Amino acid sequence: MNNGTQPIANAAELKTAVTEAVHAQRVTDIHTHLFSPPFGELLLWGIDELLTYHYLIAEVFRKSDISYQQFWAMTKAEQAELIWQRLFIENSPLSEACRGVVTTLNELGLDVSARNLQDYRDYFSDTSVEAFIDTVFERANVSQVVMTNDPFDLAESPVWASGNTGDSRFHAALRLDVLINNYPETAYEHLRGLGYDVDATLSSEKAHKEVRRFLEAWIQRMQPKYMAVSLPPDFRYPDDGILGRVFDNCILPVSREFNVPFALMIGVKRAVNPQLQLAGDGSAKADLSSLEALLRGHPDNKFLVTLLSRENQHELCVIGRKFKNLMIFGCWWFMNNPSIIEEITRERLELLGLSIIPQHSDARILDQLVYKWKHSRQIIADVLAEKYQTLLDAGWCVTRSEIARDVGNLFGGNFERFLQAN
Ligand code: HDL
Ligand code: ZN
Repeated sequence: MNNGTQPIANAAELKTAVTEAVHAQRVTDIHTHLFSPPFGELLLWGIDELLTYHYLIAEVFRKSDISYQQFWAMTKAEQAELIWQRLFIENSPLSEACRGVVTTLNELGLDVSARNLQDYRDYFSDTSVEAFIDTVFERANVSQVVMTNDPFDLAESPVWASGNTGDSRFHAALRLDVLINNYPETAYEHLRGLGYDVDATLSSEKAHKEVRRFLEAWIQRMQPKYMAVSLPPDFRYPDDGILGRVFDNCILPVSREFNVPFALMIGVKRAVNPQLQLAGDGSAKADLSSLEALLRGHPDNKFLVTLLSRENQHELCVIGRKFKNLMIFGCWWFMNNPSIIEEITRERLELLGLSIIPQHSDARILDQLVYKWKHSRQIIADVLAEKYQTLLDAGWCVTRSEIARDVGNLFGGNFERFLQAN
């Protein structure tokens, strides 16, 4: 019996060793839309939330003749019943988002062969959210998650003001989409209303200083793992507009001073179909020369980056080879499908070795941690096993403990070290 320090003898033992290591590894999930219990209704969980996940809302319109207006007039329970009927009963739930619901219910020990929506509702009505958090974190083998926290969201502010964000497994990320993408429309008045002496075009040094004060206040309050923003495919840097000024004079100096990395999520086209609401966003290839300029111009800043277009992924790996201040992470949103996770993970390992964060869940509903991590672990384990096998084929020896070390780095260690690095 191999105690972990002897070289792995053959392909079968290797496959088992990698699969066991990946499934045994507790994960730090670095990007989610989950919330700890004190945020109340912002924490989504249960079968009706699972079924009305915006990915499934987009899919149900393709399989029913309901109008947008009719759908949005329905209650959440009615929406869930329509989605269940159309996408699970009248059609096999083959899409990744549908399959995820099946995996989740099955992993929670429910009888998916019965296809009885009321049974599933009864299960969730019989459990408390605190107990369910423990159940989900245990089934998904997740140790901690990073939330997405919007300092401009009036639903979140009272919880942050209370100083009690509850469960220590939930960490903050300071999300700055409103500040960066909606400064004139939203952030300007919001900041003025809070007593920050900012101007409408963020042009004065005084305004820059005030925005830094705003960021510093939220960093003190949230203790965020990173600051983050999602950006459109036409994101340009350098930029002589508001984005350039808030990057250069506000976010990047504060990011360095407080050692809080800046996460860029690039390639989202918001409201391609506004009638789908949250489900209406799209994706497009970005010009990554802007990312290169940002990384080159700020070597002392740390950036986490994930991209939404499949066409950008190989180029991102090449950029990762050029800039050590870039940590590539996850298979974001429309990338989070088995065929693409496999492709992206393979090219990342080939170009970047083990210096990546291969996945995050982007979970919006607590239960989703179960399927998003089960599905991703399997794919990542298969690709890893293939890569270790090429080493064995070349005469290299690898041990179970080395595999566990590497997997630990991929699923949390790299993130923690990147955060600590100065
Ligand atoms: O901007 C983001 O963080 C995206 O992940 C959006 O929230 C998107 O709606 C989503 O949930 N993707 O999985
Ligand atoms: Zn997200």
